[in-house]
Order: sequence, then structure tokens, then C-alpha cells
Amino acid sequence: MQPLHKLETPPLPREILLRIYREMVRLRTLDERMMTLQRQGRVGFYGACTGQEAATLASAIALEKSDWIFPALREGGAMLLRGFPLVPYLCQIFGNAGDETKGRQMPSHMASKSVHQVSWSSCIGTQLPQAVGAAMAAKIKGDRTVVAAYLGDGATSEGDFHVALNFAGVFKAPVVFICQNNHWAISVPSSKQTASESIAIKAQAYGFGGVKVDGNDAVAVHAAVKQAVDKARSGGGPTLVECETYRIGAHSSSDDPTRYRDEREVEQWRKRDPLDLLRGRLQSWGIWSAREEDELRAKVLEEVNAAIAEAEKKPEPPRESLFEDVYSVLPWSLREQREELLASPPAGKTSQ
Ligand SMILES: Cc1ncc(C[n+]2csc(CCOP(=O)(O)OP(=O)(O)O)c2C)c(N)n1
Ligand SMILES: [Mg+2]
Repeated sequence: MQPLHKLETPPLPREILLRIYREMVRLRTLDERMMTLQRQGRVGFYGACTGQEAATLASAIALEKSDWIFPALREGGAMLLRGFPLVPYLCQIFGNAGDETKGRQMPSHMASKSVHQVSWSSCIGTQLPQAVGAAMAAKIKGDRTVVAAYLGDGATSEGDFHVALNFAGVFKAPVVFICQNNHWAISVPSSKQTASESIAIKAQAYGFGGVKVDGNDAVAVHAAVKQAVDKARSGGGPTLVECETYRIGAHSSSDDPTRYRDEREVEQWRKRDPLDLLRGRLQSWGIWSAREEDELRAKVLEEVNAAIAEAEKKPEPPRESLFEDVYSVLPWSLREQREELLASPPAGKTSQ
């Protein structure tokens, strides 16, 4: 496992480094709390980003607010970094009336137009051609939008990955592909995903650059993604950035990794925890102290717990919202169904 390369002085302004670190701590705390809530039966499903906070957040912060994110599975936290409030974010996971997407998506598939982030892609890889399409639209309109297309190592085995990279290369789409190579695709190790020497090298076949970075080093992730974003924005076309990281937890709350992977491997990666690595750097530059760490941890836990309490209080989405957002004028058949639904008692309140 590679050591962190030494940097005598901070390569980024203090505020940016501290913002990345604070968001990493908040995301770690949130993931821990939500996994507990899932085990308590208070939410149906959860997918954590634990161990991948640097790859997610230090990349997303390299984008401008007007850029779009097409996430894979673990980039929900980028929405929070981009200013989306915590309570409606949690309401998506509860699937209640406070959810912008009206409880219609699977839990943990948050999205919001307000922060230019589309929904998690449950069907692996489908977000990639969509992201390239959005990037092409920006290019044709002549605006300066860049699109970040996230993917996991598993997605590189999908046809959509190759279609997207080919199209992006040929048409010089302003897109940055950010692969979170976390070594696993549920129970399939990344060694079974490709015979190439890396994922980054695959970009060469499509006529553009690929770069592999230490995905647990927030500073390295930020530098690589920022360079790729600047290149895309100035008309230089796509880049594939491979962030080598590790999925510390289970694939999701429905998975038990002890059945297929060696716990010793996980222990090795715990020694390269992205939060510890960044905190070590901040301390060595004299811009973070043990006292600030304690204060941050306490503040974040309080913020997360308060937001959970507020989100959990919200009612279910109104039943009639089922009929919204598809037709501007409901056809007669749906009007009938809506009336029938409203005339019946709500679920759980049927008379015996
Ligand atoms: C097209 C498709 N095939 C299979 C699945 C089942 N599935 C869900 S997540 C996943 C693994 C994804 O691995 P990776 O792309 O490495 O992302 P990670 O979960 O590691 O973040 C699979 C196979 C799916 N959702 N869609
Ligand atoms: Mg993976």
C-alpha cells in the first residue's frame, strides 16, 4: 500500500481544504447513523460511502455549481457539499412527504435539480451515455457546463461504459469520467473486472487521456479532477480519472461481505482511511488541531441527529401525489383511479 507523498505547503486555499475535511466527517457520521437506523428498521435500505469520502467529495468540489453530476452509487454526499439541505436529503431515504422526489425512488437514490445532480443510477452504467448526452447538449448550446460522470469499477464491464467513452472521445464532449475503483462490485473483485493494467489506461483506446490517482488522498483526487474539469471546460474534451480506493463497508445494507472477502484486506485499507490521511496533512500544515477535531465531531453528530429527528417526523407522501408529474391534464382513466383512491380509506385504516 502506497505511502502518502509529502507536501511541505498546502496546495489549496485553507478554506477549501477545511471544507473538504468537514464534509468528509459529516458524510462519515451520516453513513454510520443511517446504517444504524436501517438495522433498527427505521429506513428500508442504505448504501454507504465509507472509505470513499475523499474520492467523492474532493472530486465534486472541483466542479462549479452550474456543472452537472451524474452519479453512480456512492456520490449522494456531493449534493450536501453543493448546498442541498440535510433534512430533505434524509427525507428521500425515509421516502416521506419531505422528499423532493415524493418517495418514488428507492431509498438512497437522492437527486435534486437545485444542485444539478441526477439520481443514483440503479442500473449499473446507464448514467454514462446520459452524462455524455448532457455534455454534448452543453457543447452544442455553447455554454461552459462540464458534466461529471461517476462510475464504479463494476460499471467498466458494461456496454454503456464503452459506448459513452467512445462517443465522448469522438465528439470531444466536455465530460469527466470519475471511476471510483473501490476494489469490489458487490462480491466480484476488481481483478475479475478487467485484464487491463488499470482502468485509467482504457481511455487511450478512445483517444483521450486517463489518469490513476490515490483515491484516498483528497489532495491528489482534487488535483487530478480539477485539471480534467479545466481541460473539458476549455474545449479539450474528456478525461477518465480512476480513483483507487476501497469499499470499507458492505455493498449496501442488504449485503454481508464476510461471506466473500477476507477481513484482513479490509484492515489493511483501514490504515489508509481518507479522513485520517487528510487530517494528518492538515495537522502537519498547522491548520487543524485536536480541539477543532473534537468540536467538529460533536457539532456534526448533533446536526445529523437533529436532522434525522426532524426528517423522521414527516408524514408519508400524500396518496394523490401518485398522479402528479406525468400528465399536465390527467386522462379520464387516471382521473377515475384518482377519485376511487381518494374515496377509499388510507392504507392501514381499512375497516374490518
Ligand atoms: C445492469 C446491472 N447489472 C447488475 C446490477 C446489480 N448490481 C448492483 S450494484 C452492482 C455492483 C456495482 O459495482 P461497482 O460499479 O464497482 O460500484 P460499487 O458498488 O462498488 O460502488 C451490481 C452488479 C445492476 N444494478 N445493474
Ligand atoms: Mg466497485
